[in-house]
Amino acid sequence: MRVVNLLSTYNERENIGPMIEYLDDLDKKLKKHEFVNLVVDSHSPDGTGDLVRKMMKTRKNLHLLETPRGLGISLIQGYKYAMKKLKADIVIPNDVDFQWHPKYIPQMLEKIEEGYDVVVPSRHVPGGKDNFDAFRKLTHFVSNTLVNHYWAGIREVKDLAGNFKAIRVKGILEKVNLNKLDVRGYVIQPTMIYELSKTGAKFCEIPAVYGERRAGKTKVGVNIQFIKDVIETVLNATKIRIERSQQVIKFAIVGFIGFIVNTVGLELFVFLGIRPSISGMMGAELAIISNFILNNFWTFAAKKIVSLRKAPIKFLQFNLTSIGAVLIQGTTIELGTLLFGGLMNSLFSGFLTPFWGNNGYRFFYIMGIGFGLIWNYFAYTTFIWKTRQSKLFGWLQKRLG
Ligand SMILES: Nc1nc2c(ncn2[C@@H]2O[C@H](COP(=O)(O)OP(=O)(O)O)[C@@H](O)[C@H]2O)c(=O)[nH]1
Ligand SMILES: [Mg+2]
Repeated sequence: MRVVNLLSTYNERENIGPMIEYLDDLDKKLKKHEFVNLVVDSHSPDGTGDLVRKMMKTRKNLHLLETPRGLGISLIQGYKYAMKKLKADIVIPNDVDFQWHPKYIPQMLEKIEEGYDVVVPSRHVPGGKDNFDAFRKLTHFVSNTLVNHYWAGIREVKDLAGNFKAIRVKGILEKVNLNKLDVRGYVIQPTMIYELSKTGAKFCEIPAVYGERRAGKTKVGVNIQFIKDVIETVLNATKIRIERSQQVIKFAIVGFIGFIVNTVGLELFVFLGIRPSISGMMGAELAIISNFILNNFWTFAAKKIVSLRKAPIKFLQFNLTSIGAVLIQGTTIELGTLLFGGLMNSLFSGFLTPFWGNNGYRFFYIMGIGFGLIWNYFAYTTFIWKTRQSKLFGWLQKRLG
């Protein structure tokens, strides 16, 4: 596979050479992969760009892209260039100061081959470590854990702040709308994890040690840029929070529409003389069709199953997982009316007779809907739009791919 190492630099004259040489050596060792190195440099005043141009004379696989100042803006342009111009299969963004050591790359590529889409070296899984001083520990904790994990709700991986990661292009990075991303600074990191999660990517974290800077100075410090970064981080996290809640609200609206469809169907089929339990199941099937269409094109639009070849398979799969709710509804109505129908009729006599009298099935219908909802929520998030990893059904989840 074609791996593009996306190296961002700002005043990294001393580090960029050794990084490119290290990657060239690694490239020779990895038989299955071909490395292309792309440096995105924001016109570093120390002449990093000139040095790269000089190295390009003896290397065919080295490219330079000059970008405006800002890590976010530079990475976004770099991702696009890596996909469009360099035809990457995998993109691995990294710093060039060796704090994230490129020695982890072979292990990251193995995980991609295993089927993961995004592999994140992490300081927050057992075996991982950082070398932060007290100030960086605090700012990292606030932005990574409090703001991005808890407030924004980005929970796909624990370490959201690092640049280093391996990303599959096909079906994943290519689906991220990079033109829409409006981030300039370091906030690009949690934002990318969030955007990647919307494509349905499978994430994996591997333990990594964040080491010492090889040479040069960090660009993070308390200055105007730092304050801008803090503001951008909080605003961006809030935007993500709102976007995520919108998904829950949409899911609820779709569910409500499904409920109306189910009810109208039930009443219609009962009116036509069909047994209540069967009518309920037929109504439920109509609701399933409406739920599938609305959720696919609206609630989970980002994970939309577009290809016409795949849609029928997904719909069938969707039906199979929802069949639980249909059966639950049928059984609840059938057993309810059979066992407690008489009781219901005597309970709801009098002024409620027009609604409940002899129509006890309505009560069990509502009950069946309740049970069915619980089942559906579990089934949708486990098998269809996969927003959760199931321990119990992990193997089935994988097979349904
Ligand atoms: N292209 C580009 N790269 C940048 C910019 N700011 C920082 N970088 C690079 O991003 C990487 C991480 O920055 P660094 O200062 O090491 O941050 P730290 O590791 O969190 O202290 C380094 O390779 C920097 O050279 C920028 O404005 N443009
Ligand atoms: Mg660094």
